[in-house]
Amino acid sequence: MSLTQEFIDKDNKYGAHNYHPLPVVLSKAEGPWVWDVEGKKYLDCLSAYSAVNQGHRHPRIIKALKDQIDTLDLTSRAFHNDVMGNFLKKLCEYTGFESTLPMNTGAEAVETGIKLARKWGYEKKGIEKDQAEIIVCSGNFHGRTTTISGFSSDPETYDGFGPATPGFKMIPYDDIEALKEAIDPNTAAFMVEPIQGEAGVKVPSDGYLKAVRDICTENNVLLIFDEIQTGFCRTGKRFCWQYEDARPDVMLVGKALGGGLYPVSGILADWDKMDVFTPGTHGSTFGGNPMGSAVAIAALEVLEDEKLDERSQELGSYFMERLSKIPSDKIIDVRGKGLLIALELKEEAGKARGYCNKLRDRGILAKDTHGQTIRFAPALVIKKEEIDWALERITEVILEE
Ligand code: IF1
Repeated sequence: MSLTQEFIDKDNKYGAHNYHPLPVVLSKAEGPWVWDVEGKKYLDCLSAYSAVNQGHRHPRIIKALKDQIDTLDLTSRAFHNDVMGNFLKKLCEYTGFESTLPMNTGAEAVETGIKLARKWGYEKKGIEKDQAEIIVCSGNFHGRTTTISGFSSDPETYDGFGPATPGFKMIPYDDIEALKEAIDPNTAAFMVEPIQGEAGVKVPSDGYLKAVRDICTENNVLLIFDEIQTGFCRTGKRFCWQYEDARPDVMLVGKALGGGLYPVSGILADWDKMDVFTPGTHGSTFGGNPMGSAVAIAALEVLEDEKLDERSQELGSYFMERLSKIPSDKIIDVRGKGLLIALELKEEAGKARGYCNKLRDRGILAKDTHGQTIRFAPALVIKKEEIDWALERITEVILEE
């Protein structure tokens, strides 16, 4: 039996079967590259769903973590520590918000945003107790808690996990009229991804982000952008909403904030929203811990110093332009922003999963999403010649009969 199969069997024997991974067992990583236990090298075009924007094992981020664990580890928020404040300041400066509440996973940031919106609705908008509503979009992906799964439009996400948490209303994505009609006096917030990642990198119409910003302002509804996947330079700007200057009331962040090394997430808001949280109303054991804080400071510094927003925009345009030129009628669409890219195949071209298997055989790890779409999201530190290397192989796979 191969080493690969041995590891896969162990995963399946002892671990819940809540994933169906590609049959690759990774054992080493550096920059945009990963290696499997057989010593085979791959270009990582998933980047842990955009959590590895700075590249695998970035030396500056590793050093920050190593230095931190040699001095102070987990303290809990029952006491202050000498790292979290520097992280909070850095994150507020990087994002342009007055305050932040640090958590660990994206779903925790989403849940924190939901709690803020509800409490703000009762205390500042005057919504009747337990009547607050949050509008979400079909095709959304905001995480896997029971509340979040409950307002998914994907049966695979919500089936079997009911009853759904009340207080959520669903409208179509990229539909301004639907938002206007859905808002009523009980609406506390509208929560939406600036690009819907899991739905297949759905990029909304130009002007949508600004339009929803204006509608929320006019109706005293909080606008919450979930930038957990689109944030931190992935789409070619620090945050995707900056393409339309549609500053949200609350921004949710995670993934790449942890520099590919450590779970760090949070929400950003100005004080007239964040002040609904008072001592004892929210928290988490690891939120704001010294290790995550040290890593996040370094992760943000890398984004700034290596100008990964400009790099993502420039190389993403190049990648998409070259993908669009692949001479094949199997391709319906190439879309995205920056290095968050999707290639959509015709039904008759066969399932995207089959193409991902062929790409794996040629040394590229990419993930299919919703049947016909292949997502390409390499680390933002990728070089132009590495994109050319990938394009050669992607073209071979697409043109293969
Ligand atoms: C899985 C998807 C991506 C996210 C947005 C919140 C979260 C995510 C926009 C929650 C997380 C991850 C979760 C992971 C696979 C991946 C994913 F396929 F599930 F939908 F990226 F598209 N908001 N997305 O994308 O953050 O709690 O995971 O830290 O659950 O399989 P988390």
